[in-house]
Amino acid sequence: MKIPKSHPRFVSLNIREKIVSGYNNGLVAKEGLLAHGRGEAFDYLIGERTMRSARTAINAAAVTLLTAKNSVISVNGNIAALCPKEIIQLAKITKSKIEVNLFYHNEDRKKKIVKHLKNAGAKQVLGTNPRSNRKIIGIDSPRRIIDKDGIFAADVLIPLEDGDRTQALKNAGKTIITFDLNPLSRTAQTADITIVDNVIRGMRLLISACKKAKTKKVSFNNRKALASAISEIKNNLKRRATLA
Ligand code: PTJ
Repeated sequence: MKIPKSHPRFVSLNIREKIVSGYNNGLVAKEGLLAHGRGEAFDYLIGERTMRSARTAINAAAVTLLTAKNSVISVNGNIAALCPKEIIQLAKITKSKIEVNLFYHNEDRKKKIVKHLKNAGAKQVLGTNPRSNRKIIGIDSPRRIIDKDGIFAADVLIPLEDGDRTQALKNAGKTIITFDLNPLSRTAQTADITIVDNVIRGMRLLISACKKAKTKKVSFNNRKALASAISEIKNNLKRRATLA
């Protein structure tokens, strides 16, 4: 559906259309539509803008990615549909690999995502060679299958995630940077750096932060950053409550 520019919810509805066309093109799982709806609700609560706490997390993520030895961007159906160009730009700037790794396992969808990323300019996309398969210990879903040259060997990972895998990947010694609009999710709470922002806005900001970042270690406390994110949401709601 073409959304008229004059519509007061033009930006949000356009993002929704990207997910719906991703579903129609076989990139997004049915469940991905629900996950997106959950994200929309949280985006509403944060005021559909990048919060100060997210900017701090983005700067820490940029330094962490630029100082990583072997960083990997783990791509699912939703992020492939929402920001293929940004995935490729981020991979280029940070010399990261790209791997497709799905929660709702489906070989056909995986192939479509790889093709979609290659059409958008990706040179190499890992995750489809059965001879490179390795397993993450401590996880039972098909998502445990990872590429030996990608997630298996990575020191820093940047996915739109599920909670179980974040803990298992942390147990395997990896640093996890994640985007999650829900600061209360298990992924958000378990990751090392959680960017509480819509990937659509956050990926662009992360790319420009990587262009500017000095490769100097930063101190970042995810618990504190999440507490600030929750405070910012609370203050936003309080402001709305007094204006209502
Ligand atoms: O393509 P697959 O098979 O790998 O499946 C992908 C989904 C997203 C369906 C799968 O990983 C899943 O079920 O995820 P969850 O457990 O629903 O978690 C998705 C999280 O992403 C939720 O906490 C949402 O709030 C958050 N989220 C949704 N849309 C966005 C988002 N965070 C940032 N930006 C968004 N646009």
